[in-house]
This record gives sequence, C-alpha cells and structure tokens, in this order.
Amino acid sequence: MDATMNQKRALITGITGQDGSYLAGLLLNKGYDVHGLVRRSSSFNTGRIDAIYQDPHLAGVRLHLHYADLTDANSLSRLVRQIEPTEVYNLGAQSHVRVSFDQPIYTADASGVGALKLLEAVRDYRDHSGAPVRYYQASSSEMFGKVVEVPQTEKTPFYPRSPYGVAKVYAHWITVNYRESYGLHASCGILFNHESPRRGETFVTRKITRAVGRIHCGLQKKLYLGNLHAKRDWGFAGDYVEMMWRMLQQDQPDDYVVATGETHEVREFCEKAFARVGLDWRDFVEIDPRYLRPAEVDLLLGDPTKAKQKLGWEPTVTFDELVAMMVDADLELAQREKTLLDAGHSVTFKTSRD
Ligand code: NAP
Ligand code: G4F
Repeated sequence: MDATMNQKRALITGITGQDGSYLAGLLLNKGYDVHGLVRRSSSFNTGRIDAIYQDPHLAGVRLHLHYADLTDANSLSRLVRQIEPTEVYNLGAQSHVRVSFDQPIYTADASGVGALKLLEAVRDYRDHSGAPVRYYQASSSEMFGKVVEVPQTEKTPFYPRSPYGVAKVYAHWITVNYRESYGLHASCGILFNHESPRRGETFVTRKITRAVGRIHCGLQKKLYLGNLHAKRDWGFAGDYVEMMWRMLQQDQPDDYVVATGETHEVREFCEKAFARVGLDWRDFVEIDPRYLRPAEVDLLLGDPTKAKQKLGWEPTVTFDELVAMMVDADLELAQREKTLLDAGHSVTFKTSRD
C-alpha cells in the first residue's frame, strides 16, 4: 500500500485567522499534512502563519496553502477533490459581530451559506478506506444571543442578536442536518469567546491589551470603547483548538459547548489589563457610542460539562493568566514599535474602527 494512504490530511478554512493558526500548529505537531484555504487579499494576510510557512521542513512539504473562498462553491469542491482530506475544519468566517450589521448579506454568505457550500463539497466524498470525511463546524456562543437560560448548554435554545449570530445558527443547523441526512461525521463546537496574543485587533480584549501596551510606551493617549457592561466567558484560543481536534477523533460525531464556566465584564478586563502595567483604567478609557451595537448580547456563560466528560476538557489558562499573557505580548510589541520610531522608522498603527 502507498505509504501516503494512511497519512492524515486536514483542510482548514480560516487558516490565516487566530484559531486557524493555532490549529495548523497543533495538527502539524501531530504529524498531519495541513492544507489551508487562503483568500486573495491586496495586502499580506498570512502574518499569523508566516513562522510555520517559512519553515523549510513544512512549507510545501507538510503545509500547503491554496487560494479559494467560502463564497465560491466551485473553488471548494475543486480543493476537496485535489487534497483528498481526511478531516475538514471550517473556521473561515466574517467573524466580527458589529461589522455583520454593516455587511449582513456578505456575512450570511461567508459565515452561513459558506458552510453549506463546503458540506456540499464533502458530502459524497470518501477517503481511501471508504470512510466519510470528518467535518468540524465553528459554531458560536453568539447563537445564544439574548440568552434564555444561564448557563448555556448544548440544549439551550438559540436566540441570535446579530446577522453574524443568525448566519452561525444557519451554519450550525445545516451541519446537523447533513450529519442526520447523509451520515456525515460532522461535529459542531459551540465555542465561547477565546482570545490570545494572536486575536484580531478589532475584538475587545485585543483592542484593550494593544492600547495598554501603547499607552504604557507613550504611543497612545486614550482608549475608546463601547459597552463596558457586557459579560463574556473568555478562554485561551490554544486550549480551544485542541477541543476541535478531539471532537473529530470521537467515534460518533456530536455537538459540544466549549467554555470556561466563568463570566467577566468588559470593564473587569480593562481593570486587570491596565493594572498589569500599574495604570488605572479609568484614567484612559472613554466611551464612544460608535462602538455600541444595534442589538447587544449582554451575558454569555457556558456550561462545558459534556465536553469535560466526553472530551476530557480542562482549560489550562485562567482569566487572570489570559489577561497577563495578552498584555505582556502587546507590551513587547509596543516596545518594538517605540524602538523603531525612536530610530526614525515609520510604524503604521491603525486605531481600531470596530
Ligand atoms: P478570525 O481571526 O476572524 O479568522 C477568520 C478567518 O476566516 C480568517 O482566516 C479569514 O481570512 C477567513 N475568512 C473570512 N472570510 C472568508 C471567506 N469569504 N472565505 C474564506 N475565508 C474567509 O476568527 P477566529 O477568532 O480565528 O475564529 C475562527 C472561527 O471560529 C470563525 O468561524 C469564528 O466565527 C468562530 N468563532 C470564534 C470565536 C472566538 O471567540 N474567537 C468563538 C466562537 C466561534 P483573512 O485572514 O483573509 O481575513
Ligand atoms: O470582542 P467582541 O467584538 O466579541 P463578540 O462580539 O463577543 O464576538 C466574538 O465572540 C463570539 C463568540 O461569542 C464569536 F463568535 C465572534 O466571532 C467573535 O469572536 O465584543 C465583546 C463585547 C461585546 O459585548 C461588545 O459590545 O465587548 C463589547 N465591546 C465594548 N467595546 C466592544 C467594544 N467590542 C469591540 N469589538 N470593540 C469595542 O470597542
């Protein structure tokens, strides 16, 4: 038998994003061949995976990038035929909740119907042993929206509060439907907010820690935010991608809530992040109504009991450790920016519009 036949091959959409970059690292460490879907951009969008992509033992050997787009069904089926993956992780999405109010149709297309297009591409596909491909759908706690119970479990009804949340509900149910209709090994991870130093700079945690670093180095004076009273169940992204992989290693596909079981206000994140560098957040944070949303999700708190029992879920990073990890990384980044500026180089920093 050809030695490559037993090789596990993963296709990751959203490989250039926070989770995609952690998942790619995890799967490469486990010996997988990793194929990532990249969408064409006029500027570089591979910053988070450059370190692994520039490794000569990986690039073109065990890590491969392909241009395609979740809105382009043909590109997805072509990729699946070409790569013959054993596992598909659908992490690609227009993932910003506030932006989804500005671009509801695009969000529905990429984050909702995009999942259907990918499921169609894998629906009849079987690997060399005749097994259906294993499929992971990045479902979201945003689907719980205006929560009908606290804490939220796999059985809590959805009540999405944004075009993004609605798109994710569609993607979630179409994944369940394909599992039930066609026997696909398809699982949904209902992941609560997870963060890291690789988090996009327009999400609130990273927006805060980026500002803390720059304010501490004298590169920024104020931080403008929206609703400080929203509560989120925040964990560490590195822990959460491990759960995606574990879901696909189960004999039976299923849906799981992944969360820490703790919730904290945005205000508390600010307080701890500024305190990490000896500053009082109240001296720097101001409210800008442009960051408020037409409809808000006030409280998210997940119950990860099922993931704990069936997947062995145990988060390794506490809330305080997460804040410290992100502030420390952004402090280092701001110090590098300051060194460049002091040496007369230009540094481009864009104040977050989201
Ligand atoms: P992220 O950093 O925003 O990454 C999103 C990824 O999707 C990027 O690689 C992006 O490419 C790609 N993408 C966007 N539109 C696309 C399109 N039309 N076709 C193909 N790719 C496209 O998001 P994340 O935080 O890693 O989250 C990963 C997934 O989990 C997303 O589906 C998100 O909705 C979901 N999720 C996230 C959380 C969380 O707290 N992080 C919680 C629950 C669920 P570019 O790099 O080119 O922009
Ligand atoms: O960091 P956020 O933008 O994350 P949000 O809306 O909870 O969505 C994230 O988590 C979801 C899982 O629940 C994912 F599915 C989704 O893809 C994304 O990763 O905002 C968190 C909270 C919100 O209540 C928001 O109103 O922070 C509040 N907030 C206050 N000021 C702000 C700001 N959010 C942003 N982005 N920017 C602000 O200035």
